[in-house]
Amino acid sequence: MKTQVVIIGSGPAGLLLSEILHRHGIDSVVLERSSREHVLSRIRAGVLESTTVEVLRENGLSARMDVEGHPHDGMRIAWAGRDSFFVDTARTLGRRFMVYGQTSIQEDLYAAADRRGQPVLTEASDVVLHDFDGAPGARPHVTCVQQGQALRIDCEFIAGCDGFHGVSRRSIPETVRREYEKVYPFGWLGVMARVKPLPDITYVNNPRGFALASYRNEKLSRFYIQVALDDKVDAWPDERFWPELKSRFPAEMAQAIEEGPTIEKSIAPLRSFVSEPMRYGALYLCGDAAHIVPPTGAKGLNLAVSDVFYLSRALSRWYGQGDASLLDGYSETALRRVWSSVRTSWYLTNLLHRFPHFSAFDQKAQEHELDYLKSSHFAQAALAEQYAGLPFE
Ligand code: FAS
Ligand code: PHB
Repeated sequence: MKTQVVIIGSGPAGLLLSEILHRHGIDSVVLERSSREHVLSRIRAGVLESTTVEVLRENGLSARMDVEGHPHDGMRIAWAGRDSFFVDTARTLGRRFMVYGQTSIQEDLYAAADRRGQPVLTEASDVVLHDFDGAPGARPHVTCVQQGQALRIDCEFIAGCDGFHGVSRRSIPETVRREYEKVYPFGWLGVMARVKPLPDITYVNNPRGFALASYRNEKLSRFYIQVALDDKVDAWPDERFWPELKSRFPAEMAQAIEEGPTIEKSIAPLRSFVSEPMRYGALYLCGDAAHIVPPTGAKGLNLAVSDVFYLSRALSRWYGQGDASLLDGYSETALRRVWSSVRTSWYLTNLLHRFPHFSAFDQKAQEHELDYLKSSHFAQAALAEQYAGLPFE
């Protein structure tokens, strides 16, 4: 096979990139390790920055989101049973954010791929990247096995959109890669439940640990609680989960939390990770393939979208005008926004979680940071700007 861009991974980054490239007349082939059903079964993010909403709108991917999504004016923070405060992105910045599940986005992206006849080769194994180091005369290509058949796809560019455990980042020589990582000493138990959500996305810091109440629609809520790294989903039956979740919220909020049947539970570890550079020769990394953030700042999916925005703009500039300047600047441009979101997610994770190793001093400092945030319009404006998402360059 031959195409202009081989995209590895059909998550949000991979399928969004193939859609935007198609709209600029650029051909791509998407390779996916799993089945389509498996990709669509994953339950992950929920909060979309205003820039993400704009990218989806500009590329004809917002029809369902505009009906089923929920615009929010900000998010709420509560701690240790005290009353909460609202970080108002609409009043502070004139920007709202959208709550619309990543699962729905994935469905919309696959539907768009079907409409345009996008080749998505699922259950592709043994994906190997070849001859992509940018040496003169190099002929980048990708080989894999799909449905028992060995395939070779010749291309001009490779987009590594294959997530943290993918093959792309690891195909860049270790001598070239600079990796930065922080692993947090706890995880999140995520629970989906068919119950009425709280009116606001609400983050809680409580001596028992972090909790978060989020939203999918009027009858579907997404909750998270901080758990130990070695904790297991089986240790959290509904009869244990609901009282623990409510014990972490201020009393009047806990009373408003409706209990009901849970439909999904999973535990995810928290880490901050960045691999630089995000480009090597003809290979460009997007999304979780290059960086991971703790979900505290709701940035993971949004960073995947900003990487795709920058790479698709660079590729359309190259194919449209033969100008390689944005391709050459891709890694530096994408990383400026990556590090801004990595820092915001790290700040919120340190602010809202209980750390086993915290000294009494650390704990007091954390609580006074929360007091300062609550009392200072300027501090809230700074957080609002980062939470709602910085504009693209
Ligand atoms: P993805 O991981 O979504 O997609 C990568 C794709 O590549 C996958 O389909 C994978 O099967 C495929 N792949 C991997 N290796 C391959 C190979 N060798 N060949 C071919 N294909 C291959 N973000 C938030 O903002 N808020 C949240 O609450 C949140 N919760 C999360 C919970 C969990 C458990 C996880 C894992 C992530 C969560 N995230 C959250 C982050 C998440 O939403 C990611 O940022 C987002 O999925 C990134 O999208 P992609 O970069 O496309 O990577
Ligand atoms: C979600 O709705 O899944 C969600 C919301 C906010 C976060 C993380 C996840 O910070």
